[in-house]
Amino acid sequence: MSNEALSNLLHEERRFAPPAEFAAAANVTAEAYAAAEADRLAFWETQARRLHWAEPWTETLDWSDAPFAKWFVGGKLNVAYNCVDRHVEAGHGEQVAIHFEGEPGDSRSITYAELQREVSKAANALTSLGVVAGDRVAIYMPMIPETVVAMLACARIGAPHSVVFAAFAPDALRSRIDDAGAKVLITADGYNRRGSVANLKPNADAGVEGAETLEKVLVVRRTGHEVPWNAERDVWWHELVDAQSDQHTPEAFDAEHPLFILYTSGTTGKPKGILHTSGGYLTQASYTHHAVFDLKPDTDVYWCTADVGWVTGHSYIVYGPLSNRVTQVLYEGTPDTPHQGRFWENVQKYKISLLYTAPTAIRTFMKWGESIPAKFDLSSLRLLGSVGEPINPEAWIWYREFIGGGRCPIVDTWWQTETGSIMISPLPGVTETKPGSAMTPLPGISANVVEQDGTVVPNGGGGFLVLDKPWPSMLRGIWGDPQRYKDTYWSRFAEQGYYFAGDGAKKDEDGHLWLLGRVDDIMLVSGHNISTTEVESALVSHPKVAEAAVVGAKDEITGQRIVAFVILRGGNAEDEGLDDELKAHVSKALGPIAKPKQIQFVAELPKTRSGKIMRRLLKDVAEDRAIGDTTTLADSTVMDLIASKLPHAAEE
Ligand code: 6R9
Repeated sequence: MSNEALSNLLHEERRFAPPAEFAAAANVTAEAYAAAEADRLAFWETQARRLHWAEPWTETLDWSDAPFAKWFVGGKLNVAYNCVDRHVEAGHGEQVAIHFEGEPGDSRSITYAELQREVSKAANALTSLGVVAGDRVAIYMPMIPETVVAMLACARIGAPHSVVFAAFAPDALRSRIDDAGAKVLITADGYNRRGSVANLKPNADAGVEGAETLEKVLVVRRTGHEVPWNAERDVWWHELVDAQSDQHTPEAFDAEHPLFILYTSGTTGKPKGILHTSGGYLTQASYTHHAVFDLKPDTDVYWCTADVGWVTGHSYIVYGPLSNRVTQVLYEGTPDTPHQGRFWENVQKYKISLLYTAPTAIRTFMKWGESIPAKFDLSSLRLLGSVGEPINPEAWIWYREFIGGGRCPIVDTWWQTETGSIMISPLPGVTETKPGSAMTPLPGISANVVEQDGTVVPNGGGGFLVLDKPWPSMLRGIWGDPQRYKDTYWSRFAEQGYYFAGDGAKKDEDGHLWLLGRVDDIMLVSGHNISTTEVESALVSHPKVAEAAVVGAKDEITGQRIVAFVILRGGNAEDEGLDDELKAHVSKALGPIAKPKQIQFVAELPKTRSGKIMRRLLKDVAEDRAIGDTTTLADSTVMDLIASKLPHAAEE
């Protein structure tokens, strides 16, 4: 980004007030903003009291060693007890915690009483393998209930877990095991994906080879197919765990005891092990889930479609929801197996009322067309959530109309692995939403948009998103690398003491926040800083477009030229003249400066496993270079297809 301010091109006039009935029964009202404003720390103390503490804290926040925070100093709690046992003790043992839906259609429901027994057995099993509080456990697992049990068992005995996406290659697993110094790996024989069995165990084997700290591999049987076996190292879950006592007394750990490490890939260098601890993390994960999703534990059925290998799975499948006594659906497979209506079939089958998914999924559903969800009964839905990327206004409207039946509030939730929980989002019973805006920081959270030199931008301006006050679920550091923690997040605005999120954002005339993507992706065209998000949203607002990714490619005249990769909505062909039509459409929406020079129609876009578009790779294509590191790509064949479509790249 140059010294020029980030352009604010997109104007959105549509407004959606919360339905009166929803607002009247909402978990959290506008009061919360006032309470937090009056006394932020007292507000977070109130939220911390939603949990069970074995010992109270003596100080709410110790920020004396900034940027290393301590929240709820001296307090003690057990995270797993808070997510499971206390609900059983309160008489909810027979409530279903998890409805598991396997991709082949097998299903089972697990009550809180069963979950308590399973977590206790798994905790005893880990102890029998020599795992003690403070030891790290790696988890390389598909979307099955044992994964949740494994995470909670680790939390129960104070052994920080490090979950690695099951789709990651062995090298990625090994570098994460090594960096964390994990003692045990929990994995599975395989899982069901796109109608066939994905082999996991051979990848796990390759990943642990040469991993010096690793002692044992605990293997869940999911698919039952034959797997390679190392009798000295490998242990079957069903043999070890099932043989354990289902009684286990949870020990209370310090509020700052490490709960988990989660690696973010980053664009360069080795992955960063983001460290989260117990009391502050659970306080904010729990409160935000309660406030943003408005969970009514006795009546709602919740479904977060994220993978547990992503932070969203940690905070909004495991810790937030379970601490609030959720009944939730856990789905093993893909949205198009055995048909493109599988998500909606799940909603209908379990009468799901709260749905949390990602813009990438929504745009895929737009591509497939609205006739698919129309075949299912979606009337149980009452709230829709979005996370992972900016949601284009048109995708937001599509989500509202064709999934939410025009009646469900939408919460666009901005946060990061590093923030641990949701930071910026509407409150569904309070906020009048604008399609495409995450609106305002939640009660108790403070964020701002600043210029290069740290001065706050006025309403109507754009710049860098910063978090200017510590928050309970903030990362406590990068595992083993305190200097990198300071350099990465706290050096950019060191003078002001702001956390630099790495995202661009704008404040509209009302001061509402619009996230504009990573600052590294911002384009510089003829001296103007233009966000990829705004151009993509303008493209998606064309009725024929489902999804778009935009990059700035080197240009001799303008510095950078805008190159767009576009996926059409179902039923539309790449008619002659369509690229000119789209260019004109963008020019009309945002002004001629934002008009793409080149438009390429594609069938797929390169995405990470959490669904984020990898613009870096598209930039390689647009600049006619060899394509860079593709190891975090969800589908490695996508780039070949795209490169082969571009005339220049194909000649190489
Ligand atoms: C939860 C998660 C974090 C980055 C973040 C931003 C992007 C996430 C967003 C969003 C716009 C939203 N992001 N939610 N951008 N609107 N609602 O995604 O964590 O995988 O660490 O990614 O994702 O760029 O900085 P993580």
